[in-house]
Amino acid sequence: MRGQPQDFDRVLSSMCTEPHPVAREAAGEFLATNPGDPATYQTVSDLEDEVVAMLGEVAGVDDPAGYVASGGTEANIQAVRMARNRCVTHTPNVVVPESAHFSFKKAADVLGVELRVTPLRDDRRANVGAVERFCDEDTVLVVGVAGSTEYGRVDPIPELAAVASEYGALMHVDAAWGGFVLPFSGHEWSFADASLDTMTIDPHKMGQAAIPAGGLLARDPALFDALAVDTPYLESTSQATLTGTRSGAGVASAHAAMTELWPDGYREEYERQQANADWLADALADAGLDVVEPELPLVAASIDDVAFESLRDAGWRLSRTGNDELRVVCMPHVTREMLESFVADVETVTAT
Ligand code: 0PR
Repeated sequence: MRGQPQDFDRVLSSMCTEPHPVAREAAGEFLATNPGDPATYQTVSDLEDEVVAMLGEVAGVDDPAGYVASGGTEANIQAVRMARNRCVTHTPNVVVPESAHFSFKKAADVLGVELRVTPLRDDRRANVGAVERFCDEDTVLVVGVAGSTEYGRVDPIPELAAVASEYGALMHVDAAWGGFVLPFSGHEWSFADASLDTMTIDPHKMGQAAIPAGGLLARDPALFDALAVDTPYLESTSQATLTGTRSGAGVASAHAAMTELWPDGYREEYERQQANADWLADALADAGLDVVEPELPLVAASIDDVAFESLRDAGWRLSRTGNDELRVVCMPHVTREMLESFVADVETVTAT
């Protein structure tokens, strides 16, 4: 008896969600395919090209280069690798805001680059002045976050891109989570608004695809040349991905989800979850919690340890920010009824 793999009824902490039914079905159909060997597995390889083109539409760039990675971590590592490999300095550094995902620490460690972590503004966004102060002639990449992991904040992307260009560095946007809501929220974050070089945008988060489906895009296909290694015994002659054998399930699933949902389905989901987040923020404030106003569908609020543990004991899957606030990510499986029941429990555990 294997048990139920996951019941999403009380999951408020995850940046992943139940795949859309068409995405789940496509994943099953393509389980035994490997886009890492495109000459053999041609159908899934063609689907991957279409996914990249669709991701380009979401991110506002025609005809991007890219591939479906295992997730945001791989995409971010690869973006750092591109920047490092094309530079001449022996002491490269990458400048990130403090809100950057911990995958950049992995990237710096694996790739031997210095990670320069810059302080944020009071509003939890990247501080452009600080980023500029941390840049120098060895800076190969500037990173901005569009939808931060802890607070869902969007950095001033065009301003960061201007700093990157001043130093001859590449500009990378991490929209791993935010990429599928930002087309509808009125933020400046995309290839359309700024001179960005690369982007992480994950179908397996807000894109409602099955895991594993991350996305790495580059405006200029030549950037992938910095990653290509020869593949002598495959029919294709080079490979720019980090992993070799890859899941065709993620690729087919991303294709199915995006075909079904882009753009109207994603817009409706964004509107529903933004309304949920705004409602939750008000309800938690009414319950006496100190709430961080949601900018995207992600709410943080301070809560004491005992109350937090009681909510976990009641079965709520919650996570915490570095400042110990509770963090609720309004993913597509989150309903208003769930949030009402959650708020009722918050009221119980915080009642004195
Ligand atoms: N960039 C950003 C902005 C992210 O939020 C994340 C993941 C990544 C990159 C890395 O993506 P992968 O995890 O796909 O490699 N943020 C979540 C986190 O680390 C991931 C997560 C997802 C955690 C689902 C829990 C969970 O149930 O918190």
